[in-house]
Amino acid sequence: MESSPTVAAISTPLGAGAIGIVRMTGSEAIDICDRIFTGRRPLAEAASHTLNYGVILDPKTKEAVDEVLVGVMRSPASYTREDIVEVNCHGGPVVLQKILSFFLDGGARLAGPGEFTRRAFLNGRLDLAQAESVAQIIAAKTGAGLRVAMSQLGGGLSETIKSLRWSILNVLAAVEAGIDFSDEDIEELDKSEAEARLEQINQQIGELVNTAFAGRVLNQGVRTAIVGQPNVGKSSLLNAMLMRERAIVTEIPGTTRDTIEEVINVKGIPLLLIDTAGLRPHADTVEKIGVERSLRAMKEADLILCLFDGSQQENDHDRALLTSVPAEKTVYVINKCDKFRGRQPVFNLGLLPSQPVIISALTRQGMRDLTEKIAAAVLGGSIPPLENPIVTQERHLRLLTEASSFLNRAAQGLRVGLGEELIAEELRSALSALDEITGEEFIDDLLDTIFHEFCIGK
Ligand SMILES: Nc1nc2c(ncn2[C@@H]2O[C@H](COP(=O)(O)OP(=O)(O)OP(=O)(O)O)[C@@H](O)[C@H]2O)c(=O)[nH]1
Ligand SMILES: [Mg+2]
Repeated sequence: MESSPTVAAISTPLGAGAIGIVRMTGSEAIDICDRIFTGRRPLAEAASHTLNYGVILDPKTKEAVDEVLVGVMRSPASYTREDIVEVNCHGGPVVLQKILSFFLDGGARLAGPGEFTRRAFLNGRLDLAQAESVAQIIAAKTGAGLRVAMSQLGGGLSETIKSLRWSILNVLAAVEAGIDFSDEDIEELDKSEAEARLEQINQQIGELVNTAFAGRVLNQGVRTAIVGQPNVGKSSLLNAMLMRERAIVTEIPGTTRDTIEEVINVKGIPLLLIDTAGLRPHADTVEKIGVERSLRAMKEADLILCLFDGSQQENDHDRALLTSVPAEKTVYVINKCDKFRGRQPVFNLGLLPSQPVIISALTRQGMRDLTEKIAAAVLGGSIPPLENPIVTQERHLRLLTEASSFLNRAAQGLRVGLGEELIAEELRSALSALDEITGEEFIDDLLDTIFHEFCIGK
């Protein structure tokens, strides 16, 4: 194991809290902490995985700074596989900053984002896919998202990648045997069998790729834009779905100027709800920018809730809106049904490409129908079985797709009788794409990009 400098960071969020943690990893961690810690015995004598009560003293003034519990985890049975100390102190920003600065004065360096997890990866405790899941656990927005991340941390995806890798290696070995012994009298590579095996592997990769949409949904939420003309009740709908008065609602058209984003949980599926400015052509400068943002939100959305005021006669703007909204990702919603209770809406439903949901954002009537319809529109209403690996990272999706196209080319090569060297090359490229997922193969830039997303102290 290569020895890296000892690094330290505050691992708990900034701000006041009951408890805060300053964490340090590296071969000098225990020594550095011992210089400012006074307890029943020095940490150097503490057994691994113990909590040690004591006080932190300012090394210059010898003044007590805080009463603490220090966790000691010794190499190699720690998160980073290095010696780790975790000072559990009171969660005030001044205390935390002081203890961190004592560590830095004592010779530690400030940890970069995700540096603890990066070390866990470099020291072989986690592979790269597992390390990425750590950030995902922290960012999980629903129970389902958390379970997927936990399964990835447990090695679910990595196992699948390893087994795919193994299958490709077998085909590669057969192909390479043909190259090495081409002059000798050995059995020829059974090309149709190799081709069939490649197709089978590709099918498994395809199944993984197909989970990516669900993965992104569980990981980041479904981008759901509420669009419609001014005053139809978009902000009221956002508030009704959030069950709190988040957005300003008034009877004045053009109330919402900027997009507002909030996360809600619909049957375990996280939705990133986006309230937008009402779409109308004759807007003032501020509103015009708002309208541009609305159009962008609509374009980038996975799902659109297109809202109409059911108590009003449709007009040309409604017709124009209907032509600009992509029907395949839209749920149509007729609002203000309290105004025509028991009667047909004034708005002509025949204009809509699909059956709308009729609601009142004011009285919350029909809200349950709406959530049912949203859940059905996303993932067909059910979350895929979470026991199976699910692709949640854009990076993994890209590499799987790359691997798949190399395998296709190898299979095609077999079909048309391409030289074995060339086929072996395609197979090696497929392997290296898969290796990049688990980090068998990596360059520092890749690690920088991945761990940059992490918080400091993780
Ligand atoms: N009766 C009734 N009034 C509603 C309903 N939903 C919204 N409203 C009213 O309609 C007006 C406009 O509501 P908003 O939610 O601000 O409408 P909006 O679509 O966000 O409007 P802009 O932000 O201007 O585009 C307010 O006076 C709301 O109280 C409803 O279901 N029933
Ligand atoms: Mg609004």
